[in-house]
Amino acid sequence: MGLTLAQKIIKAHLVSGNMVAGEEIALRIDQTLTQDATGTMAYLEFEAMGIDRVKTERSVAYIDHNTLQSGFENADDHRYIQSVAKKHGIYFSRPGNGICHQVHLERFGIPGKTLIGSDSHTPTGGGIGMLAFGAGGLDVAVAMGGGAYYITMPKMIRVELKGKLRPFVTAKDVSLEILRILSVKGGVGSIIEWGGEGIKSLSVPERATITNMGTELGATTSIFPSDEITRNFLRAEGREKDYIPLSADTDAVYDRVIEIDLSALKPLIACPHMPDNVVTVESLKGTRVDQVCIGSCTNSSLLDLLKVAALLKGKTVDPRVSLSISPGSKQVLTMLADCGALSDILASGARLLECACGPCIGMGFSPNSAGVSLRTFNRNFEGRSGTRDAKVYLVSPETAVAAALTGEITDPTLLGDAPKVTLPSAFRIDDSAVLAPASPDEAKNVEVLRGPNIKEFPKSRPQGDTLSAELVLKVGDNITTDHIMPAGAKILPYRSNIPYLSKFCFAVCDETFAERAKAAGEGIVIGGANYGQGSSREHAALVPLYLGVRAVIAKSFARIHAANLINAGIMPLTFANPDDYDKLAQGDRLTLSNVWTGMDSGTIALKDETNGVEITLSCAFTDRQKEILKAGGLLAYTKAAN
Ligand code: MIC
Ligand code: SF4
Repeated sequence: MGLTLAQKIIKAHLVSGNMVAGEEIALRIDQTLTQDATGTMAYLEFEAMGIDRVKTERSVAYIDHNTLQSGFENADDHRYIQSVAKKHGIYFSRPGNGICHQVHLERFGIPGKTLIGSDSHTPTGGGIGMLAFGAGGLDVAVAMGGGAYYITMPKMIRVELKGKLRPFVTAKDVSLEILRILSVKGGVGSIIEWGGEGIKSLSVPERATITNMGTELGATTSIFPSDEITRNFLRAEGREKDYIPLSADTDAVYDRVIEIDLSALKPLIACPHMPDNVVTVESLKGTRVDQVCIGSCTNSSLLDLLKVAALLKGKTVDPRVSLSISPGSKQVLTMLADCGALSDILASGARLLECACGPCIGMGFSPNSAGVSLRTFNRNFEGRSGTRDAKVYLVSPETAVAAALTGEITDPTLLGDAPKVTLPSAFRIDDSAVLAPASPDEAKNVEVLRGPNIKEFPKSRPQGDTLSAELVLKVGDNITTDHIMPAGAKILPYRSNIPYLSKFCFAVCDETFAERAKAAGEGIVIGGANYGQGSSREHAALVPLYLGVRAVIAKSFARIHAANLINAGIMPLTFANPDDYDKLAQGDRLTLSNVWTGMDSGTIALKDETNGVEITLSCAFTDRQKEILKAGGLLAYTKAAN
C-alpha cells in the first residue's frame, strides 16, 4: 500500500510509535521557530532545561507580534530574546524583518523537513512541502533541546483540486470554501493534503495561504507536494539547493477525499465571529464598511500586494473607509518599493503599517465602535480586533480592495479586468536583519539580558489521586484561546508576566473569573465542544494554572490546547456522555476520585457534591501523558528524565 505525502515525511522522522491513526507517535524535529509573544516563555523554559545549545538543524526566533512598544515591556522582551538566541545557537530575525511564517517560507523552509513553531500558523510551511506544526512553547523548547515532538498519528484527508480559479477568485476563497465544507472542527485529528491537477496553477504563496488557514479547520497540519512550482520559488529565493521533489504515492490511501472544482468557486467571505461562517461576497453586497486591513501571515506576500497595488493604481480609497496595508516581510516591502507598486498603494490613500502582525492580533488599528472591518486575515474571533462590538469579516485581498474603493462589500469581479501579476524570477535577497548566533566558544561570554517584565512562570503541582475543587467557570462550544487568554495591544506586552496577565483570563466571557478562581484556590473549568481552538499560546494553560485550575472538562478539545494543558499539568477530560454537560452548574463542588487508576482504565468518576449527581469522565492519556500529569507538567517530567 502506498503512502501519502505526510506519511512519507512522518516515516522518515519517526522516533517512536506506529503510524496508525489515533496512536501516539514521536517525531524528530529538524527546525523550530518562535515569535516574540510566545517566545519569551519558550526560551525561559529552554533555559530551565539547562541545555547549552540547540540541537536542531535550524532554529529561528522572530519578533513580529509585539512591535508597538508602548512601554518598556516589549523592548525588554526583544532584548531578552535576542541575547538568549545569540547564546544558545538560534538565529534572530529582528523586529521589522517580517511575520515569522512569511519570512520562514522565504528564507528557511525546506521541503521534506519537519518544523514546529510556537505559533498555530506554522503549517504555512506546508506550502513548500514541509511538515510543519503549531505547538506550545514548551514543546518547542523540548525540540530545541533535541527532544522528540509527540502527536497523535492523524487521519489523512485529501483535497483534490480540479479546474482553474476564475479571475478575482483566489487561494483565500479556496481556504474559505474548505472551511465552509468542513467547519472549524472538521480538520481535528487530520492532516490535509492538497493535490490534483488544480494545484499546478497555484504558486507557493497561494499554497501557503491555504496551508496557513488549515489551522482554522483544527487540522494537525496541511501540506502541498513539492514540485516544479516549489523549485521555481526556491530558485527565486536563491535556494534551489534546498529543493527536493515530494509527492504522495499514486496508490496512497486516504480516510476521506474532498473534491473542489476551482473554476466553480466564487469570491467568499467569512462573517462574524467564526472563520467557517462563510457565504458568497455577492450575498452581502451593499453592506457599509468602515475599515479594511490587508496583511497578516495569510495574505501579505509579494504576489498578494502586487495585485492590491495594481487594483488601487490611479484610484482613491472611499472617504468613509480606513485602509491599512501590512507587508509580510522586508523582502516584500522592498520589492514593492523597487517596482513602484508602493507608490500606487500610498497614492490611493492607504495607510502603510509595519511588516508585522499588527491589527491581526489587535496590536493597533482597532475598528470604530460597532464598526465593520474587512480583513485578509485568518481569524475573526469576537473581540480579537481590540473592539468588542466590531464586526470582522475575512476576505481575499481582491475583495478587500473592492470594499476599500467602494465603501461597501462589493464583489471584486465588478472591478473590471483582473490584474495580471506574476512572481519575479528572482526575489531581492537581503538577510541583514537575521542575526546569526554566537559560536559555541563566544557563547560562553554572551550575557542574557532580562528586564523587569520577565517574571517566573507558574509551577504546577503533581496530580494527586483525588481532586476536589469548585466548578469555577462553565462555558459553551468553540471557546477559543482568545477567550481564555485574550491578546491585543493592552495585554500582549505582558506575555512574560503571568501574574499580570491573569487579571484578564476569560474576561471576554466573565470579568469576575480571575478574582473568583483565585478565591476558590483550586478550580475546574467546564467547556463545550472544540474547547481551546485557535492560537498555540500556552498562556491559555499557564494562566489558568496560575489561577488554580486543575482540570478542564469539555465535550472535546482542540489539539494544541489539549497538549498545552497536559504540559502545564492540567488534566483535559471529556464527558463520557456529552449530555452530562447540562448536569453541572457553575459554583458546584466537584470531586474526582481514584484519578490515577482512572487514568489507566480510561474513565474517571466525578461526583457533584452540591447536587449529588454522579457522572463518568473519559480520558485517553498515553503512558507518557500520565507520567507528565503525575510529575506536575512537562518541565518537571523532562527534568526528572534527564
Ligand atoms: C494568533 O494568531 O492568535 C497568534 C497571536 O499568532 C497566536 C500565538 C500567540 O498567541 O502568541 C497563534 O496563532 O498561535
Ligand atoms: Fe501574526 Fe495574525 Fe499570523 Fe497570528 S495569525 S502569526 S497574529 S499575522
